[in-house]
Amino acid sequence: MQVFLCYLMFVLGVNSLELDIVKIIETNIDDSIDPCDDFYRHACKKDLSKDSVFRNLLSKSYDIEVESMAGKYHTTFFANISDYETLVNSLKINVDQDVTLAKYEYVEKCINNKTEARKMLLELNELIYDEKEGNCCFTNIAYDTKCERAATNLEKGIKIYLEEAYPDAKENWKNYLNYLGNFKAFLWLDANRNTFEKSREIFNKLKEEVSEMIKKTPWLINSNSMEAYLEITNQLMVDTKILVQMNRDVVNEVTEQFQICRRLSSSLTRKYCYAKIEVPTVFEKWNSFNAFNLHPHLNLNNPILSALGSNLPPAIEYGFVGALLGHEFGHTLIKSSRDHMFVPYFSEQVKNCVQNQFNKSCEYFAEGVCRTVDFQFDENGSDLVGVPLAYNVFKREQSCVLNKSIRGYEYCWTPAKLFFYAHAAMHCKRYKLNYMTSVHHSSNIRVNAVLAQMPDFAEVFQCDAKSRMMRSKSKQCFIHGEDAPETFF
Ligand SMILES: *[C@@H]1O[C@H](CO)[C@@H](O)[C@H](O)[C@H]1NC(C)=O
Ligand SMILES: *[C@@H]1O[C@H](CO)[C@@H](O)[C@H](O)[C@H]1NC(C)=O
Ligand SMILES: *[C@@H]1O[C@H](CO)[C@@H](O)[C@H](O)[C@H]1NC(C)=O
Ligand SMILES: *[C@@H]1O[C@H](CO)[C@@H](O)[C@H](O)[C@H]1NC(C)=O
Ligand SMILES: CC(=O)N[C@H]1CO[C@H](CO)[C@@H](O)[C@@H]1O
Ligand SMILES: [Zn+2]
Repeated sequence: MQVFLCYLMFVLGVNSLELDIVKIIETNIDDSIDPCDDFYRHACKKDLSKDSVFRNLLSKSYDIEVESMAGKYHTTFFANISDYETLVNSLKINVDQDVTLAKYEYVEKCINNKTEARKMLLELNELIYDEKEGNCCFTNIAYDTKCERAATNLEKGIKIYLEEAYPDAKENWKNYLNYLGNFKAFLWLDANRNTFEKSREIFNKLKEEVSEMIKKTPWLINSNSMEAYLEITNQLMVDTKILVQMNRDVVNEVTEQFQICRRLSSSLTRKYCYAKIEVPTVFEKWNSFNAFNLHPHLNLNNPILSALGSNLPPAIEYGFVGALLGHEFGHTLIKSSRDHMFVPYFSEQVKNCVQNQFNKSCEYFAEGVCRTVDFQFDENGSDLVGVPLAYNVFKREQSCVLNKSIRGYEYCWTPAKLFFYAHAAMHCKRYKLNYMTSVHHSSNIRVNAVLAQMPDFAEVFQCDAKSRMMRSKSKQCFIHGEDAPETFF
């Protein structure tokens, strides 16, 4: 597609991440494929050096920021994170083996250093009986001067207690590592509130747009569901509530306990002391590149938010973050077959229209097998709701500049074009056979099915009706809005 190329001499002063991202989008492009033939493979060449270079770049620059931020709290919270990691790896509880080792440990101490031996018994008292003074229980074993016999008694004694021990110790500490990771995320977010505010601005615009469409949607009005849809839309929010539950006190407390255990002299008591510490569980890693809908919360994890702090062109913000928010928005609006059903009624016609489009895109663009699964139509639907939604808002916001060329790059970009490339770039994957993930459709199908459905895409790229992208379009789906179909009740 040589028409697409234009060479410009001026390089605008743009911020470096912005420059990188547009350039990365450029390096992903395969010029031998026409955008109207297979947009996904045009925007994401098959032999990329990595799956989504775009995501990697964002994640990497986020990681660097987070680590430098954590550095400031180093001595307090994160100094010994590698100790925790070592701990997690070594924390395999195996009572039989552990008590046997403890037996040898006691024998050795008993023979070589009575003070050490007594210390071990005191620690065991504390671990098992919560007994600090040491006037009972295991310390009595120290009176037996025959070390082998004493150790055998000790072995039997502790085994009874340790058997009902701590099978999840390892999982527990893995959780704690996640917790610490999240704690860093919390610190980052605290220092980067502006990115969050920006996501909220975009979100509010999407929300307004959705509400307006809902009010005009015949199938919602006729099924008496409009009010319910407006209500659930209204409930949605982006907030930092979940993240803010991260708690310094918890981190302090666990760190303190950890230090106490670490000072124990016997490896057995150390190990079981660590295993006994209750550490908080977390359900999400906020440093990962992910977004999700936990109605009424829509969550964008930090690496995604961080893009909003980089002064990216609005086309990228909307094509990337806006479309992601739109997708998560879609999850509330589309009947989910999986968990909660928030919507009282969902149009069968809309559902069939969506699935037909994905089926047809499978036919046209399958790379290897285009696996079909029966469960969960909501992922497909959320894409078809979310991306056009983001584009509509973007189009309105940027109406004056949509077709203006952006200078300073190899390609002749307009904001309108950049939106679609940014969207594809987020989904870029190398060529693999059948790479459908658990719930989402394979990326090439996701992107091409949605773009085929968007009249704006055809217009911006001036796709001929005979082009493959256009032929792969089943009939136009109107999910919400005045054209959304009537159904029979
Ligand atoms: C025994 O161990 C203690 C430390 O627990 C140490 O202070 C003491 O010197 C050791 N005694 C001998 C004889 O090695
Ligand atoms: C999509 O294709 C699958 C399998 O090819 C088929 O079972 C399903 O009925 C199709 N869905 C629609 C809406 O046509
Ligand atoms: C999406 O559409 C395809 C093709 O119709 C279908 O097989 C699949 O079950 C749908 N849902 C998901 C999650 O892929
Ligand atoms: C931008 O270009 C498209 C066609 O590519 C056209 O339909 C649209 O009206 C143009 N918008 C503006 C604001 O010039
Ligand atoms: C804050 C904290 O717990 N720091 C400890 C990290 O580990 C070293 C030994 O490896 C201790 O000396 C620090 O007190
Ligand atoms: Zn989803």
